[in-house]
Amino acid sequence: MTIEKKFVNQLVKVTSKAALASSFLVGKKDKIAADKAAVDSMRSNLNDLDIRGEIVIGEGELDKAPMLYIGEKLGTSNGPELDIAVDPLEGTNFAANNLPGALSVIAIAEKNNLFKAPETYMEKISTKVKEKNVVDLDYSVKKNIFNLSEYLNKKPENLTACIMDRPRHDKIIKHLKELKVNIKLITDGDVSGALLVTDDKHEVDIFLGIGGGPEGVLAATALDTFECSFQGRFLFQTNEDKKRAKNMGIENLKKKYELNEIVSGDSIFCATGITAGDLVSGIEIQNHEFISETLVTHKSSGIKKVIKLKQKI
Ligand code: VTB
Repeated sequence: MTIEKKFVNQLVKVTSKAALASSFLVGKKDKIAADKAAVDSMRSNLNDLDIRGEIVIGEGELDKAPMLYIGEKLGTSNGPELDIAVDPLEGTNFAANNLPGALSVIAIAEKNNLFKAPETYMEKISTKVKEKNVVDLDYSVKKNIFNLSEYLNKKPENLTACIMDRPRHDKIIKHLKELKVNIKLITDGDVSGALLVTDDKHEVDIFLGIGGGPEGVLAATALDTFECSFQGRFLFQTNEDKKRAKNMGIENLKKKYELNEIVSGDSIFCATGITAGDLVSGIEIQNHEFISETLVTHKSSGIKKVIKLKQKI
């Protein structure tokens, strides 16, 4: 089974409109308002689609979030059954402070094909190399860099690793420095960070480190179509986290997930820029129209490109 191509354009419009809604709040120092604008827009536009959708990754659980909660049903009920993962505003700090890299993101797959990731941290690794056993979450930083260096025929000093700037990454960063690897530190937004390996123009060979689990699933969906690699392992810190994971059906809490255990079958991924960033430009408003840029992937049709769209406001 595949997801019809018509949904690509429909979803590009959904993330574009959510990005527009959030763009009016860029630089207003209000993360919650910027997020809410994107959530409200995304929810009402997803509800107009001819789908039987269910949120598997959203803005928290029913009792915590008023909208786009896990388990929420979306769409007109006429159409395919789909799993939906959303991050209506990825990079709330970016939007609130008018910094580059805020995105509005959706990933969909056919029912039961997207991992229902708990809201916890995830150890992640992505590279442009699809081949197994070159880069692996279980290998040391040194082994990964040496393997990648050999595979790509590039010296470690010519490799670039992207990682979030967090104290929890001090050790990894120290190892990368010892190996003379170039480091691209990002302050937030690890969906975008993980996707920098998809195109040589970004000059990133490997992305690694600990970020949000839901963001890992979103990135994995796009990486699948780009034929890049991704692995993730959840990190459950509190007993409550562990209990929740067990309730969600996760038996082995230390399991390393391969890309196709996170997303399988056909999928569509859309990430529209709110503020301009590495992957796409931000929302541009001209008279009564707005221009959006969206990175789109659709596995079955092989679409993987940036779509620029002009729409009426
Ligand atoms: C990441 C990143 C997000 O949170 O998931 C990160 O993609 C989680 O790590 O953009 P921290 O708790 O250390 O911030 C964000 O940075 C913000 O939601």
